[in-house]
Amino acid sequence: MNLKCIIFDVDGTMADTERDGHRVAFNLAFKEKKLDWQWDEELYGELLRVTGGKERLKYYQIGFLKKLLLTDVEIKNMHACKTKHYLRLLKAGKIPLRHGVQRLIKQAKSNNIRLAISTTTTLINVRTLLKNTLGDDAEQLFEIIAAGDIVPYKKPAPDIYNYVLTNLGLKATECITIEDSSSGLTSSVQAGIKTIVTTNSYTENQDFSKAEAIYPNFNQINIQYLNQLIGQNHV
Ligand code: XBP
Ligand code: MG
Repeated sequence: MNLKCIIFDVDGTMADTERDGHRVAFNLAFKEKKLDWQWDEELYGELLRVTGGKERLKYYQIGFLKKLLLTDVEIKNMHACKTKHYLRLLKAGKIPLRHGVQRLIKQAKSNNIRLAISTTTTLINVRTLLKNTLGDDAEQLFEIIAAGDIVPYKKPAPDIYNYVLTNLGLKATECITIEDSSSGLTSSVQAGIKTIVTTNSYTENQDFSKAEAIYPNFNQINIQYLNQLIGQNHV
C-alpha cells in the first residue's frame, strides 16, 4: 500500500498559533468589546480542552465563570471580532510555519502525494496563514481545506476527517494525518486514519497512546518514513 495523501491539522501542527496568535486575538477582542476577561497562557492551556473558538468562549463561561454572560449572538460577534484581530496578527507575519512543514509539503508534491487540511479553526484563518507563510498560491497546494463549522461536530468527533476522506475519494488506509493534540488524534483515529503527533508546549503531556509515533518536531518526518508507516499494521 502506497501513501496517497497527507492530511495536516493546522493549529499547533503546521504553526504554533495558539499562545501568541489565537489567545492574543481573544484578549484583544475582549478589550475592544469592553469585557474585563483576560486569558493568560496557563488558563488558555486549560481552555484548549475544547476545540473551536465559539465553543471555547462558551466553555469559559460555564466551566470557569460558572454563569453564561453572553448570548449565542454575542458569542458570535465576539468571535468575529477575535477573527479580525487574529487575521491582523497573521498578516503582520507574527506566526511562522513550524520548521520542516514547508520541506514536507515540497517533498509530497514532488512525489505526487496529495495534500489536505483538516482543522477546527475558521476557513479564512487557514487561507491567510497559508498565504502569509507560503505565498499567494499556497492554497492550491491543498486539494481540500476542511475547516471550522463545515461539519456539525468538531474534533474530537471524527466528522471533519470523514468529510476530508469522502471529498478526496480515498480510504482511510491510504492517508496519514499529522496532528498535535489528543482531541485531534482522537478525531483522526476514529476516522480510521494512521496518525503521527508532533507535540508542542501546550500538548506535550497529553495522552497519545493511539498515535503511530510522537515527535517534538518534524525532523524525522519525511515521505520515505510515511510510506513505511502506511504499510505497517495499525498500532
Ligand atoms: C484548533 C482550535 C481552534 C483555534 C481557534 O484545534 O481549537 O479552536 O484555537 O480557531 P485543532 P477559531 O488544531 O485541533 O483544529 O477561533 O477560528 O475557532
Ligand atoms: Mg491542532
